[in-house]
Amino acid sequence: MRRALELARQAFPLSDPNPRVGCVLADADGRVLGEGFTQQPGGPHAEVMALRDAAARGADVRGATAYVTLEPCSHHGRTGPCCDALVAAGIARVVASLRDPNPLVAGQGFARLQAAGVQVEVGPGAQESREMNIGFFSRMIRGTPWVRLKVAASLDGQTALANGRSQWITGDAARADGHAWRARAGAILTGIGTVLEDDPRLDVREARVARQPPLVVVDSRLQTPGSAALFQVPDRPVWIYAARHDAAAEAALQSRGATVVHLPGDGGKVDLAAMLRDLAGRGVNELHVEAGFKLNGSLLREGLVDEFLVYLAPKLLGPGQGMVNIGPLQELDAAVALEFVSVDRVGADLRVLARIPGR
Ligand code: AOF
Ligand code: ZN
Repeated sequence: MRRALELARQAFPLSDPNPRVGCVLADADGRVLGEGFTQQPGGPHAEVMALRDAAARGADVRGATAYVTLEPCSHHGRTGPCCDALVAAGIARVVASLRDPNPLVAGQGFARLQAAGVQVEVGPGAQESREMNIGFFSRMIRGTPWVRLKVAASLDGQTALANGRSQWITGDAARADGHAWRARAGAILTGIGTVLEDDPRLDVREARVARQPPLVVVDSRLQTPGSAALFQVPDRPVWIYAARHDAAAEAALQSRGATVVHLPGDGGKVDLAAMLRDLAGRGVNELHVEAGFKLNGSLLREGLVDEFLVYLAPKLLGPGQGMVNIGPLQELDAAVALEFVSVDRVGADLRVLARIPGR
């Protein structure tokens, strides 16, 4: 299963929005007969890749065990059911990390395998597989992406000086690491404030990618300038969420290749919860947020943030701009409670992954 999890990691971000799944076929002595991982959407799943690999090696898989990091599918999607392919090949036993939360599968894959006389075990590798597919699980179960808010700050939690200067607080290694997190996301989100102040590209430059994640801009009043640097990234979809109609502004943005989506909420602002549902509908599993104090605060206060990816530089900036607008609070009890998932050194900086408890 460890090898299957390693294979699953190779499906990043190729398989997106399909889950990252790995499969190893092994005989009773644990000898590997075939290996595979999920290909691009519409392409073969991990199990089919492993069966093909075994065939290419001339290995006999009858009576073998399939180790797979997610329940083999039972449905006819863009590809045929993997459990039928495993049964047809004579696989005797399936060890799977997790049940597939996709309502089209959800236990039916296991049931079909058992009905065909295949022995089924579930559990090994569950935690790792779930972490790898945290966005897929979120989209399938909640109907919204997993929302990860990225921040670079000083040790005293400041993301900019009082005069607005913010480049660069963290070092090269943290920047490259941040790009690797952008690369695994189904989309990157920012706000109009950041677009107007920083004019960022918000693409993946420091990691190898087959495709640039779509960029989402929360721009209630359609103020994104046609000259913004974000339009200079070739073949990268830009989705602008607005609250008000403005035919001229919309036409200008569409001529730059952007898609404009209207989702009016309270106070002339974009309905952020509705936006997340819309993004799930577009196949976004993990949403990587790089926005400012205000939008970060709105997302958090509406309960839409799942975790924080914070890079902390070993420096103090004094009073400036905080990470997220939640205050001022009157009571310590009112603090937003988080759990640390991991703390790592990245170059000269720290990377802290912290999660809202229960997510
Ligand atoms: C598997 N093995 O490697 C993956 C699975 O449209 P399709 O046919 O590609 O089906 C996509 C669904 O298949 C996806 O939503 C998830 O439920 C399952 N993914 N299943 O047996 C795999 N990636
Ligand atoms: Zn499948």
